Amino acid sequence: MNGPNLNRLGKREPSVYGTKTLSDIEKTLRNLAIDLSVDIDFFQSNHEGSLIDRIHEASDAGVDGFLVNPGAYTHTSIALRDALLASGKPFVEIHISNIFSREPFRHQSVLSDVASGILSGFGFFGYELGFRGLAETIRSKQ
Ligand code: CA2
Repeated sequence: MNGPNLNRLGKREPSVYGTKTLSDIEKTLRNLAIDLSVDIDFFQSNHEGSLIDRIHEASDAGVDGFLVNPGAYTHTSIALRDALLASGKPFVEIHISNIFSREPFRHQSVLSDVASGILSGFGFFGYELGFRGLAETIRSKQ
């Protein structure tokens, strides 16, 4: 799941977020999903409620976990935290940039303490690392 503004990746601010687009990430993760023998589904929204609705739908459909770059909702959204917690499923929090080397308001995440793991600052590679980590977390619980 990708939150607000991440649909603009590769189109603006390449010095912070690189030149790859969200569809490039999607392609890479779809191939990785085949290697890991798992299913993957993608969702991006600029709207908090739509992200929450998608978490509810995915939970009801029996998803095993979430790989989430919550964008700026990382720093503000108790509602997103509540939805992820209520799903009862593990989630990995991804940030392309290192949020701790940026403005002070990005240093706090309202999700990190309930995440299974966090990757921040590895660019797009963070999604691959996070996906592998999430798959392993889920496997080890089965
Ligand atoms: O580093 C990350 O992945 C962030 O989650 C990205 C968020 C930011 O608010 C978080 O603090 C850290 C912002 C995503 C904005 O993405 C853009 C991409 C291209 C052009 C403009 C924004």
